[in-house]
Amino acid sequence: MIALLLVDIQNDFLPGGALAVSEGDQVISVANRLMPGYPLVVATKDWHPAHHKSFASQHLGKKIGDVIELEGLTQVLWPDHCIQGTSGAEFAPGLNVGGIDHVVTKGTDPQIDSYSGFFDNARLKKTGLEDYLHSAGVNEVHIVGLATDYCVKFTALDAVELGFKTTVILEGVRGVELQPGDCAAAITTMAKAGIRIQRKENDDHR
Ligand code: VGL
Ligand code: ZN
Repeated sequence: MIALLLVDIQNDFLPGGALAVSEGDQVISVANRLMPGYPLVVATKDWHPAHHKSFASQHLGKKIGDVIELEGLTQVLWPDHCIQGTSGAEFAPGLNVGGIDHVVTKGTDPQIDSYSGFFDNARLKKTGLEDYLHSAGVNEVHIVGLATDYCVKFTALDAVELGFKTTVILEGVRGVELQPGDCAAAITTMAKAGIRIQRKENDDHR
């Protein structure tokens, strides 16, 4: 069975949001059109406590975009975003939330970030997504959402490594692009890992 994965389609990643992704709002209509074509739709939410260590605000003398070492891992420092219970953490307006069967939260541990929908960045803790998909009988995932060069990339890389046949639908993803070329590099990395890169939402995939 194929599941559609909606990665972090949340207010803070839309234009005007705390961690705005350029054209991030463009993925909403793509997600809405795709949803009815799948037997299962699972959404992830970036869901941080207020003092999350991935926030530049938590590190004296550091600014947004700085890179630090956190628990032995390289960590980009972000603006405060997707704080649990705030409007920035809610699903994007217009997203067909009624079509979502299950929601997985990530980034809830204040000490460590979680770009992937499956594990934290140290791969120490599971979010529950893998177990949920396996118990639902899913062996293939198609991914849209935000952001191409962070959460989409790491979710897709984990999915394929966990044995799911994995497709990323480019029309339904947008990236942060901190450095020019980050999204293109992410797409190359995903393709090399065995992830199918599908350009348009209705290029035939079954
Ligand atoms: C994301 C940076 C920080 C994402 C989440 O959803 O891609 N990026 N937190
Ligand atoms: Zn985050």
